[in-house]
Amino acid sequence: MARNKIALIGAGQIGGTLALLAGIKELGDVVLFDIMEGTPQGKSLDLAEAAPVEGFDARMTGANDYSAIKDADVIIVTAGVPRKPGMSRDDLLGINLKVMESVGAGIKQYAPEAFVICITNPLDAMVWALQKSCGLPTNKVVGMAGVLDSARFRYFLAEEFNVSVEDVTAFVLGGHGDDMVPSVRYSTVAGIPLPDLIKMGWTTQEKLDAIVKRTRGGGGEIVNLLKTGSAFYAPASSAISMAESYLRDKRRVLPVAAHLTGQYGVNDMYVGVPVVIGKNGVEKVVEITLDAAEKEMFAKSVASVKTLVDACKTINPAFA
Ligand code: A3D
Repeated sequence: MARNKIALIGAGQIGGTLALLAGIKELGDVVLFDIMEGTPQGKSLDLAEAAPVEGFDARMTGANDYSAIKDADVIIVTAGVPRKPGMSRDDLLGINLKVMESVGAGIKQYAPEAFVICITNPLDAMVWALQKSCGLPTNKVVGMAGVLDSARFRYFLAEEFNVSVEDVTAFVLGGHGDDMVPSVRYSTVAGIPLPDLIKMGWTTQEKLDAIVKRTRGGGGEIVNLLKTGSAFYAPASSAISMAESYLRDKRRVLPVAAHLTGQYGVNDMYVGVPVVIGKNGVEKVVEITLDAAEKEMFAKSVASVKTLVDACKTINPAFA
């Protein structure tokens, strides 16, 4: 059986971690692409030299030419610039929009059958622009944010309850900004919804409120600690779980930035919602019922995404 091919556009902090995880999990051969000469070549050689130690068989190659991504099965895009302290994700829009245009053109030319996962910020607007510029079907182009945001929520909850992270499920909806919507009602410990855990006296509303707040600011917390860039281990793990669900047709139900055509009252925008990812990409958008407060928070989050999408249309009228 031929090995899958995974192309990573952007060989920076997340790109390198993605390559290592893809290798360790033997998801396929990996091509690292970057505009920086030497960076993808150096990282891929370093990773290839880890393979005998870790015991994985995956060819690692680095490239500065888009022809190297030809016929990739999965493409994960991290090209662009990350945040520095004091910057919001939205501050990255102008620079990263141009990057999405060139990345989209490369994908269109060399890998039109791929499943594409965008990580570049501001996420919901960049995945929208990437889909427009590459022209691939909307079910084959998604954004990674919800898996990461819910992983942060799960970790904080597991710490609070002093239980295994494996037994905590968490749901985060909306755009990948500080007004994302971590859903307390749909998050559980071993199937027990969080509101029931308050009733059982295992936690308090105040503690949960603080965890929700910390989840919303989870990216900024790391930016402030690192000072030179943003999170990369957990974002890479999150995108790899999405790629794995596609390549192995696992049909996992994951929160991703998906293209909506009326679901949740949203049209032609990418927003974080639960979807089923299988061999055809996004196979189903799961539409859960939101209560009044959640609806209000979701609408606010969608409005923030819309502002950014409108800004993209102003900068590049071809997208309008
Ligand atoms: P970094 O380590 O700077 O890597 C980015 C790489 O992109 C660099 O190696 C650049 O040389 C390369 N690059 C720049 N322009 C181009 C181009 N036109 N074509 C190809 N490569 C290019 O950043 P990082 O890996 O830490 O982060 C990458 C992106 O992910 C940033 O936009 C972050 O804001 C974003 N990010 C998103 C999340 C989400 O949850 C959505 C989390 C963390 C980071």
